[in-house]
Amino acid sequence: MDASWIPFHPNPKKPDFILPAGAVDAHCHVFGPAAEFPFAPERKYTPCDAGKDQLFGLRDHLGVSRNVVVQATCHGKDNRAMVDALKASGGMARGIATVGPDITPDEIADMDAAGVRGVRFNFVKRLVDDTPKEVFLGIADKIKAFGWHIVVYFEAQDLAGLEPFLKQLPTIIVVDHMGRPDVTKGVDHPDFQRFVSLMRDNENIWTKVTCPERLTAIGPPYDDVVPYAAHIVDQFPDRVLWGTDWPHPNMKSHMPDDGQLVDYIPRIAPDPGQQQKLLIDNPMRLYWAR
Ligand code: 0GY
Repeated sequence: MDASWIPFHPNPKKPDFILPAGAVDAHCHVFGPAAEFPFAPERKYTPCDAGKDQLFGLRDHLGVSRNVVVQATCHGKDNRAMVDALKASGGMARGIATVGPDITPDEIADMDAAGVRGVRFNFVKRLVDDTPKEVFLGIADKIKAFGWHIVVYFEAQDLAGLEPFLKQLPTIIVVDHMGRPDVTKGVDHPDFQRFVSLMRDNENIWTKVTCPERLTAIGPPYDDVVPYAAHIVDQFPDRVLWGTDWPHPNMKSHMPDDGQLVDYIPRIAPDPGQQQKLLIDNPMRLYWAR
C-alpha cells in the first residue's frame, strides 16, 4: 500500500436515509486481496486490500441490494478480482471491465455470462497511460454486439477535446462523476453547462451523480456539490445513477463515511419518484435487463 494511502472508513454510520428496497450501488470497486488477485504491474497506485467480502458487508450495512463493480486501474486489464466478486454475488452484482484491443468474442461472452455489462475507457492522466482513440473505437465495435455499454472517466478540462470522440461511440455512454466539474465555478458556468448540453443533445449519454467527496472544495457534508448533482437529477431523471465509489481510491484530503454518502441522496434527489429512478429503475434497466 502506498505510504500516503488512506484506507476506507472502518465503521461507517448507519444512514439516516433508508434506502428503498432494491437500491443499486452503481459505482464501487474491489481491490485484491493482493495475495489472491495481484495488482497490475502498470498501476499508478497501490491500494489497501478491499475485497468482495468487505464490499458485500458494506452493502448489507448500508441497506443496498445490488452492486455494479467497476474495474479499478490498479488491476489494469486483469478483471479476475471483479469477475470473482460478480460470481460470488449470486446475481446481485454486475461489472464493468477494462479490456485491450486483443479481446476476443469468446472472452467477452465469458465475462458477459459472469455479469459484466460494459467496458470503461479512462482518460484521467494520473491513472492511466494514453490509449489511442482508434483502439477504444475498435473495442467499442467489439462489445456493442453484446449489448454492453461504455463508461468513460475524464476531467472537466478534457471534455471539449473528447466530444467528437464521444459522439462516435455506438452504445450508451455513462460518464463518471458528472465529468468532474470544478464546483467552485457555479452551476451556470459555461464549463458545467457544456456538460449539461452534451447530455441534452445526446440521449445515449448517462452520468453517475457520484463522488461528492472527490469534487468538493469544502469537505463533508458536500454542500458545494449538491447543486450540481441536483441539477443533473432534475434535468435527466432517467439517465442518472448513484454509487458509493467504495473503497474510494486516491482520496488524499479525507475518507468519506459511506453512511453519509447515502444521506446525501435525498439532498440531490428530494422527490421519491427521482429516488426510485436514480436508485432502482435506471440501474436495473441498464444492468439487469437480462
Ligand atoms: C474512481 C476514481 C478514481 C480511481 C479509479 O479505477 C481507478 O483507479 O477510478 C480516481 O482516482 O479518481 O472512480 O474510483
